[in-house]
Amino acid sequence: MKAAEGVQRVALEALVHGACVMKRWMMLVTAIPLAVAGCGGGDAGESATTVRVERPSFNADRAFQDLERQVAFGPRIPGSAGHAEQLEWLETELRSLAHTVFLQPFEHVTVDGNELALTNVIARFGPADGSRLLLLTHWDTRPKADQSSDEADRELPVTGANDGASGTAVLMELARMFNEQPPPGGVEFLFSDGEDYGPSTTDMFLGARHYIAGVGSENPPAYGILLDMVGDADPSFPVEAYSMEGAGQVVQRIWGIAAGLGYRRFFPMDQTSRVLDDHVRFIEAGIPVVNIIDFDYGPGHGFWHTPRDVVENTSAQTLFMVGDVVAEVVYRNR
Ligand code: 1BN
Ligand code: ZN
Repeated sequence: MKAAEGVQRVALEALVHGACVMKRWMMLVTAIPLAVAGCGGGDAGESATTVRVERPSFNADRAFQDLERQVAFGPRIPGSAGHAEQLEWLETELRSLAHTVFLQPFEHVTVDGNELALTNVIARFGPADGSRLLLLTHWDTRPKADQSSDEADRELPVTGANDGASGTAVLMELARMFNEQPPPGGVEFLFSDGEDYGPSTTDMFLGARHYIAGVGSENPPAYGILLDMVGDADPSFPVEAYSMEGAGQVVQRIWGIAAGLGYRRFFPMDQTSRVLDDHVRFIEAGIPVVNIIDFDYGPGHGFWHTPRDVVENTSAQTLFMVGDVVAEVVYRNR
């Protein structure tokens, strides 16, 4: 269960609109408590360092605009106009930011015999050689609101403000940061398509499977972080159980960094969810990937795969918190 909604929101606002909007200093190995550096640090009792590397701050307003922009395309269902517009936007935007961008078009025939034209979008930052970290999210949206309590709504498409647009918005803003200041190691972005087609799981996680069969098996990333449903206005990111079982060290690192940044109450280590998602395909292929997911969206999880997955139920502050954590992981990745 989440903490009382109002309390959570006030606490997150205080964190994000306080010292945290300033540029963060990344710290390596000394004994200055993180609290000295501001931004809610010190929660985990972490130590900071002599060598300080400045990194850009995550611009939550710009990320939220990207979330709204995607919603304005309409549902991003494979084959729809919104899907085509979003693909064009992703490619154009990333080509202005990353040194390498390529598309992975592929087809899938669903269990009902529908032929889907799908496209993964891949962008690379930082050194081209050596190991690389994979950041991934899905950019498609659920064709039908099949979790709606009202049967009449179950044929409606899902807007996907949280489930689709939020992860994409966070990754796009991280791409801008990496363009401004390249990360210390190689970073690959995967915007996967066909994650949420369904309803059968045979027709889900399609982009992840395609990536793993191609790029991922030729030259696998060292580890990865999946962002899914990272925009809930009432956020909570308990440890996801498949991630803990398949990528425990990466979980410890991410949740430790989140605590160090002052977000411990939003990243509880002592609570778990278990969500089948793109990351499980990677774990099965031997690539440790962690899912940062808030699978408790709305009262009784009542906004997930319903017409209530809309902009009004998301928050720029949640995008900030998740972007801040992932940026810290990446810029500390020496
Ligand atoms: C997450 C968000 N998922 C879909 N939208 C994955 C999922 C699949 C979660 C089946 C639960 C059941
Ligand atoms: Zn979904």
